[in-house]
Amino acid sequence: MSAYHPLDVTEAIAIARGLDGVFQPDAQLTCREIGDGNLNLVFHIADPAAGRSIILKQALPYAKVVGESWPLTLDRARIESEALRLEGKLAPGLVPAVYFYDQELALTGMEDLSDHIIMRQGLMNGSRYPLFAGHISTFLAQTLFFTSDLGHNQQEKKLLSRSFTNPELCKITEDLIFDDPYRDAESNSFEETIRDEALALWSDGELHLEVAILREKFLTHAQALLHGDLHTGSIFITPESTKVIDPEFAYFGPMGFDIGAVLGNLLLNYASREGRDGSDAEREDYRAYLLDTVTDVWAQFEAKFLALWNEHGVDRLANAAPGYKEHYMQRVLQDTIGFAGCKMVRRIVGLAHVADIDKLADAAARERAQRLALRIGKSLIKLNRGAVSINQLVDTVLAASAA
Ligand code: SR1
Ligand code: MG
Repeated sequence: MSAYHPLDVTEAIAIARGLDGVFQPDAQLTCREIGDGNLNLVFHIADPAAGRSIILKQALPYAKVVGESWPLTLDRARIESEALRLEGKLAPGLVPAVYFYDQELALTGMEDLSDHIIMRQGLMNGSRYPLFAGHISTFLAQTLFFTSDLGHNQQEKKLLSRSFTNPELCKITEDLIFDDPYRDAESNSFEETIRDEALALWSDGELHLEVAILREKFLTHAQALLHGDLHTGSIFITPESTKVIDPEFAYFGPMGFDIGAVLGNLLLNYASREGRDGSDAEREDYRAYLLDTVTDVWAQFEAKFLALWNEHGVDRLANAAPGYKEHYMQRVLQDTIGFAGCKMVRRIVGLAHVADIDKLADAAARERAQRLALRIGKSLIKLNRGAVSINQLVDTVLAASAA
């Protein structure tokens, strides 16, 4: 294939047509660029007559959400394709199949998941996914345990971490999640109606201490290979199936960052119910479903992770030291709660928001949802190091909702 340049739909069709065994030579192919994320081009190429399709995903050399003034490494496409392949081995069926990766074009060919919906949209529609907690807890337990020093040969883990050194994408997270929301940064974006909330964030010393500690963990704690951006926009879903996509932020970091991303995004949807149609009873019923899902994700993750540890643990002392497993899981829980809070705060005052809240048409409801998300987020950040049970997260959310 040729030297790097952003593809157009004609070129994308030509590349897809040239792939072995995907389309018939005379197939009438259709192609749409469907990328709605912050960073990449995504081409959906189909042969409707034969019912066959493929996704071609190409990294752009800049952050699409801002423009060409923000250059961004193309190497993230390699990291994403390698992470997907590894995750596919560790958590079969829970990520799309990768068909090829072309380094020059920063282009990955992968399974089309158009029969799924982006989970954020599904939640915005009010859909329920009873199998989600089981699926995502398996994904988290399998990928995090088997890439950690508990479940992976410790020398090999250090070597593997070289392939997932991801400084540019990590820097985005370090700035947008762990710095900018807590100061008057140019990148911040929030509505004037909640300026008082932003000012409060910028001067809250107690909060800054907790965020600084969480930031240090993100910078230094190479605990396991993370997805790195596991929000509900990185999950394709149906009632029966869950597929995790987009691991371009993958790197070795603290496990709680991935688990917290899932929980924080469920809670952003919880906050967004302020502005949804329906009766109070319906809203509270959906919120109860979301809180049950949060509890269930943690409980199933903890049980599955411990089961893997008991069966496959490779570290003699960690396996046997009395109280160590409890100590380890408590730290992961605390990190999860703290990172969930950080993920919520950044989506209200930082650069990239979430549709759950931004798309609320009614300004007053949107403002209520933003304030609630911030109350929950800040409370979770302040709770994190004191937490011993997931029930404290739920109590904190309920208290913030009642305030
Ligand atoms: C400049 S990228 C903004 C955000 O989009 C990605 O999905 C990550 O969450 C990142 O922080
Ligand atoms: Mg993404």
